[in-house]
Amino acid sequence: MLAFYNEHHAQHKGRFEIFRGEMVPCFEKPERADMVLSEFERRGLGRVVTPQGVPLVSLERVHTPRYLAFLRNAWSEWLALDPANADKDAFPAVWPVRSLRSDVEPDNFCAKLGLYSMDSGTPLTSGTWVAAKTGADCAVNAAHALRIGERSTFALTRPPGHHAGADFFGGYCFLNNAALAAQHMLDDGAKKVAILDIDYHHGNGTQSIFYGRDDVLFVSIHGDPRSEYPFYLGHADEKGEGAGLGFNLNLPLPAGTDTAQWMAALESACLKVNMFGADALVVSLGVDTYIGDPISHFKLHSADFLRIGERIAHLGLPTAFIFEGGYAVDELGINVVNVLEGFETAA
Ligand code: SP5
Ligand code: ZN
Repeated sequence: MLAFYNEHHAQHKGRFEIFRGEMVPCFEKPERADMVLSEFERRGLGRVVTPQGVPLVSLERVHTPRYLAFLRNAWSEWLALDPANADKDAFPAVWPVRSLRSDVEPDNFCAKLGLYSMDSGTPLTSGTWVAAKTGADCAVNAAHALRIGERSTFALTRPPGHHAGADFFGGYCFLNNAALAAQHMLDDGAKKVAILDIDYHHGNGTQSIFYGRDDVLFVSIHGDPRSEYPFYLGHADEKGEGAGLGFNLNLPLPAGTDTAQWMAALESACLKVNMFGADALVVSLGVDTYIGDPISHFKLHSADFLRIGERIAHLGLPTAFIFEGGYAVDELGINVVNVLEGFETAA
């Protein structure tokens, strides 16, 4: 398995996130990628290479130019408000909810932050753009490598991507790496691409990007949004719209879901992917389904991740794994690389 990694991910290093009225240390931190990289190398699963930078037009296949311009310039606009902001992360504090307009971009930077975001748990920092861009490079390179004959690739990226929509960030995500990977393969000649999202949280950004389309199937297994982030999307009745009707499948599961229940959902997900007849598969690989995860409520054990990888391999598709969530840092390398090793062993 060929892995793409760029050390610039470490430039995105939030100080705190806001949780229930308190500033708490960020769960999404650079050590996460370090743990996965060292375990991947320790097990000798494959080469790790630095990706080629992709042009901004590749990002515009998924994200709006307006949003990309905002992200690129965000840190300098934040500093322009007050030079003392250099020591502070930027957080939104106001949002255009129902009845307010989101078609007019305000000049005020704090108002822009709200226009382009969905929560206050995602600090924007001095290195966010560089980390997100080089992460997206990893994802597009991982997709491209499948097109030129690799059986499996791994984008070892952070910040994660699946909560980011065409024009907003949130849930620790800024650029939707999985969507960029899928879109790249379509642009390169693939007819159909399936995305299987196994992160604990629903991939609202990915779903929304492809909701009206029949060339990308989105299937997600996640904590029921009635009680879990991202709360406002991810219900079972969301099946796609227009041409996309029937090409979106959500499998929400209750808090406390154990291995047997989760593997049964994976079976349903794989059945759907099989029937779609994709040319390639993108896996949004979050391992925050782990029993020891500090922010999630499923009960998967480290050994289960080997079986998950094996089951995905049986789909028999060229597969790009895109790293998403997972916050039990000490076990993170083992859990992620177990999926990859399970896949390689069965493939
Ligand atoms: C990619 C990804 O996994 N994003 C997850 C975003 C979750 N955001 C909400 C986090 C809520 C943190 N709860 C802290 C509980 C501490 N006991
Ligand atoms: Zn997650």
